[in-house]
Amino acid sequence: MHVVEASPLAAEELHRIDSYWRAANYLSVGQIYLMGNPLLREPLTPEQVKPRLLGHWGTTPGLNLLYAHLSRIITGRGQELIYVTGPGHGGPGLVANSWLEGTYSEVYPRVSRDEVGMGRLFNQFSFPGGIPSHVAPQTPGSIHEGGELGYCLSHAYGAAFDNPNLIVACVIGDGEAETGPLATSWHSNKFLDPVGDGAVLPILHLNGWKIANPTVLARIGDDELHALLTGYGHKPYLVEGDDPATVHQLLAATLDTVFDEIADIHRRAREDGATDRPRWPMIVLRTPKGWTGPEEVDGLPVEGTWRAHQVPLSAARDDDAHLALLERWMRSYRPEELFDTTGAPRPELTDWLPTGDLRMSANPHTNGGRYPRDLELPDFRGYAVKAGETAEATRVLGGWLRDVMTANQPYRDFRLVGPDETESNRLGAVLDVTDKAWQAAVTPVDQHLGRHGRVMEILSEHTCQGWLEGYLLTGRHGLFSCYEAFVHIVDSMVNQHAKWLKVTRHLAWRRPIPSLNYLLTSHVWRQDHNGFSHQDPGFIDHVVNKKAEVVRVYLPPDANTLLSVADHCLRSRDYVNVIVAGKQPAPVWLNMDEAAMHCARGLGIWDWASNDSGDPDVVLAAAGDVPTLEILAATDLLRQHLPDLKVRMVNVVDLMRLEPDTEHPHGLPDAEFDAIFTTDRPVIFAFHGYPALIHRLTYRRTGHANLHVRGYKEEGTTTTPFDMLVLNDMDRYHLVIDVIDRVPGLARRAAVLRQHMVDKRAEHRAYIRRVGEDLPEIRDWAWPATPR
Ligand SMILES: Cc1ncc(C[n+]2csc(CCOP(=O)(O)OP(=O)(O)O)c2C)c(N)n1
Repeated sequence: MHVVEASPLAAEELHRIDSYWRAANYLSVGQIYLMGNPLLREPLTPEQVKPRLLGHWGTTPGLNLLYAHLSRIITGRGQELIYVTGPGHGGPGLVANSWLEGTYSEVYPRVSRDEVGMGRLFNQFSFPGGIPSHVAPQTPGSIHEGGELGYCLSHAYGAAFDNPNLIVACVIGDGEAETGPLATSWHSNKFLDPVGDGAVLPILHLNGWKIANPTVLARIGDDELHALLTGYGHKPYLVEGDDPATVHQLLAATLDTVFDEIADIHRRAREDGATDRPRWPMIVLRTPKGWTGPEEVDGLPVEGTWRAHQVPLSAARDDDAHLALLERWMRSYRPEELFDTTGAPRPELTDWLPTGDLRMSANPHTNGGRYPRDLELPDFRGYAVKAGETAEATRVLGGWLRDVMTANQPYRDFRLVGPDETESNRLGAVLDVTDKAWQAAVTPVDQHLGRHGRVMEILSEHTCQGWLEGYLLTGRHGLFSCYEAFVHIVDSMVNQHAKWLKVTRHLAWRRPIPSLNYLLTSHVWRQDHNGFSHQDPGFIDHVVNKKAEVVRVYLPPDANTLLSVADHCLRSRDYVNVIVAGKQPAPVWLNMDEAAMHCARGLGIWDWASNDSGDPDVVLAAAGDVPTLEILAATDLLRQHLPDLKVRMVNVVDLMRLEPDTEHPHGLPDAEFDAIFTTDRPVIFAFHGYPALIHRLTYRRTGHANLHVRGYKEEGTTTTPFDMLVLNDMDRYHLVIDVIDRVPGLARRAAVLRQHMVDKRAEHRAYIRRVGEDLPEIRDWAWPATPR
């Protein structure tokens, strides 16, 4: 690996940077341990130590070291830089640095930069009523909590896209580097455009250990590590040592070199028109885990081992030896040299730091973006399909998205991400106006690959999600289109993002950020060709676990409602919006005015499909495009065969309307729900997803006992589209049977019809096995009434 043997720091600068580092380390240890005597003005007593010692020391000195040196780079170059720390468990370090920079006290004036404030800073950390232990949303300058490891690098790239002047320094834990999401995200460098994007500086924090094990990357030897990182397209620089003065010089020299290299890559691409794929520099920082902490505790080595991961002196309150070691450890930073008599950091500690927006803890990119803006959205009504016609909903949406792309091109703050599926999901129209971002080799057969493309495709749902999150967290907009079944791969990432939003929306100083928008298509009901592995509508079950104020789920029944919903979602902030919509040719039920009105209502009675005159015998409800068609086909059968039966047809586009208004901001008040669904009539509900979700959302409603839900029950294979419905008992024939079985008196009166429906299912089965496609009456079925 490259090593920069130079000593660029003059004695005074070395002293300054080392003092700053010692101060950050002191403040970090203080946060983990102390609830009194913050400046150690008197000997430490057991009561001044917190009863529960919670936090992670091991990674913290490394994070603090980098913070100090990156600050030097910012000051020296006026460079705009933000700091993403994968090992976010080093939270006390980031809090300490933002306090030293003054940002913490600006955001939280109670925690002033004096002795009282320092006491509060220590007290509040990992303490009831205080702040979390990680680099949480509460931490100024953070866009990444790091609680769940694996996402730092994709977040960093997301932040760097379309921010040409920004460099994102990204610390990757060597343990974190073992995770799948992190491993795949190294490839992000093949998607970073040196002309229009900023840069990411990955820093592999090779401190050698995880919680209880060595890390793989620390034990494969330098040759193999070098080959690995080079193979990922980087130029790795090694900074190694355990003597602070030596490491300060090495790190300063290396950072000078890599920032020069990044500037040169940008200049070559921007001024010289270079088009070769740059080999971006990165740093491997090999320093001891828990550096500057206790070397040995209870006769066992701690510094430089896994034992330094969390709290090295676990019994500091109860054990005199531990207490003495803690005091010695804290005094080793020489606090009297670092803080003045009021407890404020001495001027020589801070007067060289970046100021204002250049402070990493105050950089506006980390708080909703430097240039936040609403999107320009062309009027979706102009893309309407006539009711009664057939349309591929996502293809119609693609036309609108193409124009969204064009309208926002000048602002460079809208991107579409997806795992190789933009065209498959029929959004290919966007490629008329932009390319798919690509910096690797291009061959003559390739299409739509380009260096400056705004469509981001990599076959890693994790990386897609991470890029988009980083992009949104820095104030820009986007949409993630994905096969419905495989979006589950990012279940855990959406959890973390939803948690982030849940917290930030209650932090007054955090600006709202554009919503995380999913378009899930190629969905369960039309994965008849790919088969069982591709059939899973459970992502919405997963998402509705999250805080109601954050999540929204939309199931537009046709192309026009999809346009309306998408427009709504791209305007929103601080939500996770999940839209599920089909890409196959399907009827358009509502004209655009009706569609917009229906979406505004969230759910409603389709009176043109109802004949109940205000007093239904049965309510037929649907949520989802395929269920809507099927429930209408069942309604048609009922009209033909049981013309006296009074049927009310209800369509649900905003799933959260089903919950009571006490549970979700979109929830329908009970009175309205009861008026629509009735309290005493059977409700046959055809649902896009797993039936239990509808029960979960409606269990408090008066008429819940009358609710009978059909949906996907994990039956499927490679078969015909209608057979998917039959296999899951959600076909029109079974829905008619459900009505007959549940409406009092129908069992006898409609016994022949019931028998006929059973026969139709058998006929269907026999037909598809013989012919290989659905019965003509199924394929050609259309709503019989006046075309809408
Ligand atoms: C996805 C995930 N799995 C497990 C954990 C639990 N965990 C917290 S820290 C840690 C070890 C991290 O090691 P490394 O990334 O090298 O960080 P450092 O040594 O710098 O603390 C583990 C396994 C986690 N936070 N996230």
